[in-house]
Parts: sequence; C-alpha cells; structure tokens
Amino acid sequence: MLWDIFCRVVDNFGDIGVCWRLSTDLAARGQEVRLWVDDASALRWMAPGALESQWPGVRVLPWDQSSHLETLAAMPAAACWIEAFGCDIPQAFVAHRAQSPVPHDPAHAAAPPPDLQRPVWINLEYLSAEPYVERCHGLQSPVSHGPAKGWSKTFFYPGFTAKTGGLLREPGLADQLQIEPDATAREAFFNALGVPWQGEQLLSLFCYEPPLLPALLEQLAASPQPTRLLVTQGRAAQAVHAVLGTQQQRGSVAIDYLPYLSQTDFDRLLRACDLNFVRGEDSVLRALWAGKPFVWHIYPQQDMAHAAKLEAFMEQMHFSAAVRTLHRAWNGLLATPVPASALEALQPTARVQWQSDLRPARTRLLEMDDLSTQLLQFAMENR
Ligand code: TRH
Repeated sequence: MLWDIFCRVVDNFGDIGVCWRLSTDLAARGQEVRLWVDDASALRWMAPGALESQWPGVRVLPWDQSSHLETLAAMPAAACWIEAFGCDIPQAFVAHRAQSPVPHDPAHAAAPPPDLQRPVWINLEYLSAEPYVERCHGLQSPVSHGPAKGWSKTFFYPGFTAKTGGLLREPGLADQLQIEPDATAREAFFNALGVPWQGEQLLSLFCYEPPLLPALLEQLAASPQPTRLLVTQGRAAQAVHAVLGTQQQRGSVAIDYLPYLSQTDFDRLLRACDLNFVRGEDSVLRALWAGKPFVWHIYPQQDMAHAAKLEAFMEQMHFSAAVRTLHRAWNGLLATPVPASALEALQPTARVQWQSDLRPARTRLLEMDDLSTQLLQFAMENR
C-alpha cells in the first residue's frame, strides 16, 4: 500500500525522529511511504541519504508541496493517511482527494479498495503509559466539516499494553538484540567515532537541562571508578558546557562531545554504553530496547502533564523505589534540596540489579505486536 505520513516539527528531534522510524519501518515491510514534513533538516544527519531518496520505499517531500494541485495531480492516491501528533493535513490536500475521482493504481493494490475515494485516515498520537491510552486507542472521530465531511479519522495511540497501538520496533530488532556487543565491537564503534575508550565505564548523555546535572558530574568526578561520559550534540552538550566550561577531564570523569549521529549510530551508542541518559519519546524507547539501565528526561510540558506521564511509565516498567526517586530528581520533580541519596541508583553495583529488573517488562514488550504491525493490520481491514 501507499501511505502519506504528515509531520510537523514542533521542536527538538522527536517528531521527525519518530516519523522517520515509522516510515522506514513500513517500507521494510514492503509498503511505500511519502513523508511530508515542514522541516526535514535534521534528516541530513539522522538519516543520511533520506533527502536524496536513497532509502528504498520512502520519499521525503516538503510540506508545502502537499497543497500544490499540479503536484498532487501527478501522484497516485494513497491508501492510508497518517497525521502524526495531531498535525492537521492541509485542507488543499484533503480537498484534492475528496474532489477527484481516484483511479485504480495497479502498482499499489492487488484489487481496488471498496471505497476508492476515502483513505484510511489515522491520527497517530504521542506515546504514553497512562490509562487513558487504552480508552482512547481506536476511537473514531467523524470529520464534521470541510471537503471531507462525513469521512472519519481513527485515533491510534502507541502504548505499552495489548489494548494500545504498541511500540515502534522494526522487523528483526528482537533478533539483533540477542547479540550483545562485545569489547571488540564496542572498541571498533568508538574508534570510528574518535572516542578514545580504554575500558572505563561508559555513560551516554542525551537530555535537556536537568537540574541534577552538576551533582551527577560531581559524583562521577569524585568516584574511584573512571567514567567516560559521551555527550550528544545540542542541548545536552550546552548543558554540560554550562557546568564544566571547556574542561574535558574532571577527576575521574572524561568528557567526549559527540557529533550528531545517524539514528543507526545513535541506537548503537545506546547498546554500547553501560548506562544511558535519554530524553523525549523516541530515545526512551530505544534505550529500553538497548536493554541497559536508563534515565529518562521526559519532555517537559507547561501544565506539568509530564509528571503524571513519567509516573505512569515508571509504574509500567516496575521501576524500584530508588530508580523512581532518581527519575523524579533528574526531572526536577522533587522538592529541593534534593537528597544525595537520589543518585544512589547510579552506583555500578546497584545497576546490576536495575538491569535485571528491566528484563521482564522489556521481554513482554518485545513480544507484543509492534506499532507498524498494528497499523498495517488496521489499514488492511479498513481500506
Ligand atoms: O529530541 P527530543 O527531545 O524530541 C521531543 C520528544 O519527542 C517529545 O516527546 C516531543 O513532544 C518533542 O520532541 C516535540 O527526543 P526524542 O523523542 O528522543 O528524539 C530524538 C531523536 O533524535 C531520536 O530519533 C534519536 C535522534 N538522534 C539521533 O539520531 N542522533 C543523535 O546524535 C541524537 C542526539 C539524537
């Protein structure tokens, strides 16, 4: 089938990061995807070749072109539309579809769908472990005005239980995760990145501006155990700079500032480190798949909605009390002054238990139907 996926970049990298993963995931299953995005710039480093159409099955297109009638007239109509994270599909695009007879396209369907005019229209929501997700997943929303009046959209909620839309997990990932990167593989990976790893414990840092960052850096500096902290580009690097200036070694901790990595290398990084600090909704999932202890800096919202979202996630993951305290502190959700014990879960000895505590939830989630499987099934049943 042919899919149109619409993505508006609000801020940061998660919107395009998730839409790109979804697009390539569907393409890996034999689907064809047009990804309409208003700011594709992050794809230059996240997915080299994406903008040059070098990824089979995925075409990245500028958002504005989805309102050009001549462009649309020259394109086959898609079987499915996905509007990601509540972005509205441009009216002109909807009107074009509603008003033009859709010819049967032999390249994209074995048989003509029962209603050629109407696509399967999906509103893909943000990821959350909160209970409302089960209630709202799959709800229909009739279109009450405009050119598509009378059609309906379906809300698709990714999530952590069987009654939700599931999680993004590309084909073959579960098998790949069986093979743990050994020291040689890690060395080769870090060599290629120019990181002079000499066996120290490895921590990756992808975050916004966590209030506990200075305390973390102090703890690592004072620890008898040498640490290499791999700091990702952008806000994480700026946050570390704000504490350490240009210093790249403080006590026991050596700092490496990474370049922007492709998503593939970003995922490798999470697999190769002993502990990962991640943020937002895409990297937290990748950290979960990586199977190492991770600390989530959740995307902060004005109305503090992120606090309940974080609690629901921790409940779903069966985090220990110490790991929950650490998360609340890392996210600035504890009253200050934060007790020094908040960082206790980070001790290497505590992390062994933490890693094994993560296993049951991760195993269950790896066995659940993933998001693309569910989207495909829904689209097949409703086209
Ligand atoms: O960048 P984010 O903070 O994005 C956020 C969240 O998605 C949040 O939920 C959303 O509401 C907000 O944007 C608008 O974090 P996230 O979701 O982890 O996305 C980061 C993406 O960037 C992810 O796909 C991994 C990718 N990445 C790389 O590929 N290479 C890199 O070097 C880095 C640092 C990130």
